[in-house]
Amino acid sequence: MSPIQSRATRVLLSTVSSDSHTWNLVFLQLLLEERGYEVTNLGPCVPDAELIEQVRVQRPDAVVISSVNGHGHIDGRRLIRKLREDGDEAVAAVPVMIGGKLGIQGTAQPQLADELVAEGFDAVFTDGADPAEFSVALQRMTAGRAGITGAAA
Ligand code: B12
Repeated sequence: MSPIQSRATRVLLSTVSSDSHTWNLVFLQLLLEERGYEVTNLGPCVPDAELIEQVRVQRPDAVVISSVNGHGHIDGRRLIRKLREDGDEAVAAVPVMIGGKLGIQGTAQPQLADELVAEGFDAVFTDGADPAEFSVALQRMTAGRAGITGAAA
C-alpha cells in the first residue's frame, strides 16, 4: 500500500521578453519558497514562446510574472493573449498573475491593472499594491490545484 502524498504548489516564475532585471525575480523566488511553494525561476528576458513551452512541459499550478522596466504592460498584454489562445486547454487555463513596475508612470497609471485583467490575467499588482494581497491572491488562484502524487494501492 503506497501512502497518499500531497505535493507542494508549483509556481513558474518569469519576467517578460524585454526585461533584464533579475533581483525582483530572486526576491520573489525566495519569498515564495519561504512560504512553501516549489518555484522554477526562468530568469530574465524570457521570450513568449519559451514561457508558454515551459507551462506546457512543467504544468505549474500558477505562473507569476514580474516586470520592472516599464514595458511590462505591453509585453504582458501580448504574452497573456498568446497564452490564453493556446490550443492546449490546460496551458490556456493556467492561473497567471503579473506585478512590478508595469508602466513608466508609477502609481499614476491605476487603469493598467483593470486593462491587464481584461486581457486575461487573474491578478495584477501594480507599483504600490499591497504586498499582503499577493499571498491571498496566489492562494486563491491555486486553491485545489496542488495535486496528489501517490495513490493508495
Ligand atoms: C538594478 C537596476 C538595473 C540593472 C539590472 C541588473 C540586474 N541584473 O537585475 C540594469 C543596469 C541592467 C538596469 C537596466 C535598465 N533599467 Co533598471 N533599475 C535597476 C534599479 C536601480 C534596481 C532594481 C532592483 O534590483 N531592485 C530590487 C528588487 C528586489 O526590487 P524591485 O525590482 O523593485 O521589485 C520589487 C517590487 O517591484 C515588487 N515586484 C516586482 N515584481 C513583482 C511581481 C509581483 C507579482 C508582485 C506582487 C510584486 C512584484 O516586489 C519586489 C520586491 O519589493 C531600479 C531602480 C530602483 N531603485 O528600483 C531601476 C529601474 C527598475 N530600471 C529602470 C529602467 C528604465 C531601466 C532601463 C530601461 C534603463 C535603460 N534606459 O537602459 C534598463 C532596462 C533593461 C531591460 N532590458 O530591462 C527603471 C524602470 C522605470 C519604470 N518602470 O517606471 C527603474 C525603476 C529606475 C528608474 N527609477 O527609472 N536596471
